[in-house]
Amino acid sequence: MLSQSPQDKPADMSSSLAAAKYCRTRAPYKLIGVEMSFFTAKAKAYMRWKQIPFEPIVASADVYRDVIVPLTGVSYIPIVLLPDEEAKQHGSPAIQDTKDIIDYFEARYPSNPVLPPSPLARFAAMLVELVADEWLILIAMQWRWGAPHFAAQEKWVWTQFGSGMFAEPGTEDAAIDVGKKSGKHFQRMLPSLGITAASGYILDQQYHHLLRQLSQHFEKHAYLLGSAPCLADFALYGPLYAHLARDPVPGTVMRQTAPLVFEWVERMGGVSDWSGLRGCERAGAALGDEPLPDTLSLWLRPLLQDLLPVLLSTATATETFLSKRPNPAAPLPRSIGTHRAVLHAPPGDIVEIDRAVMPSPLWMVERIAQRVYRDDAVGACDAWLAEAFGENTKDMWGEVVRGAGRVGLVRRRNVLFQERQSEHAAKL
Ligand SMILES: N[C@@H](CCC(=O)N[C@@H](CS)C(=O)NCC(=O)O)C(=O)O
Repeated sequence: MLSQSPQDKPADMSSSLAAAKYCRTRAPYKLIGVEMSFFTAKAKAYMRWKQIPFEPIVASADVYRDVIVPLTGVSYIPIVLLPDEEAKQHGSPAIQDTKDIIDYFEARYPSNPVLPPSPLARFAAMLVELVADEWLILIAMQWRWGAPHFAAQEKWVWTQFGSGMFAEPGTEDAAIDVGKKSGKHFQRMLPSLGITAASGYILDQQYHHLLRQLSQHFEKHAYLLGSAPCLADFALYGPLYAHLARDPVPGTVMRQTAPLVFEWVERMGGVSDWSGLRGCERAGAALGDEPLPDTLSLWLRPLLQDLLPVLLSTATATETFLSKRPNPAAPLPRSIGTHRAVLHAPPGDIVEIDRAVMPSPLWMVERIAQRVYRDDAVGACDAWLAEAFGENTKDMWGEVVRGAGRVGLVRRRNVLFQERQSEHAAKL
């Protein structure tokens, strides 16, 4: 990392003047987010590992108003602000979405890539990213906001939200007041995610199971795909650090029942330089051509078992929605109606939920299909899916890819559009 002395003058940010007043150092990149946000954690761990010099800027209410919304058109964190020259080349001073952020830096700093060399391992890493980004949100949100956990950690949650909103230090009471106002937006998401008392119980069991299976994995491997971190680790680190290790209730469970998982969280965040059964890789070490660990499927299988039917039904619902809407050139809304899904927990518990249909994971599936699940690699990926997860999972993945392909989503200016049918048909 370059040094980031606070007395340095703000970097020239004329392309994003509104942002300049929030910058304190000359670090070329600014990462705007908050500590308790899981996508911020993913981007931060990635940038730290790649040794990309950045200044963290808290996403306070002022920063949302002056920087995030005007520069991205949406209110998501994290965002990365680029230095002027790069902003010109990129066509925008800000990047939102952790996948776009990682794509940007991987292209600019290609040494020590975070995607493994073999197409099969790249597919596995992107599959883990899909599960982490789009499905672990359920376990993460249940263990922050759901019953009975929220009642036991309410003060922590509101204070965290409040502290994240203050640009300057304030009192604890003031933080709680502000936190309640901003945090309610997230608390209200529970019904649209299908989190209720009944499904909360299943999600609780899923967390315990995930910790048990990950512990078995970390007994044998330092990172998710082997001896060094890759995209899969950064993606899983998001929910595991920002929600599940940091929040008091799930964090205590993690430390008490799954110390090896906690050690991995510390390794990934760079806060533990020497502890841990597995030790630490030096920053920037990249995965070699290693076989996929057997233990990967242990923890991934139950998550895929629930997620793949949801993706299939999302593809069908999105296709129907798109075929009926009057203006095909309009961006897609964040959610389009509701659908039914099933959650499982060992040793055989099951619950049905109603949840919002959110098309965004179809864009992720499409990226996987365009980048790695294609051409000659399909055979090896299918063979791995069948062996590690069963024929049914392999077949369902194929259906999901075809469904997402029919929908054909692209992301422009931080929103999703349906790709023009003619361009899309030419690709299929
Ligand atoms: N897919 C995005 C998601 C970013 C995201 O959902 N961030 C959360 C905080 S962890 C957020 O800002 N949510 C606001 C909302 O959902 O309205 C990414 O990878 O960056």
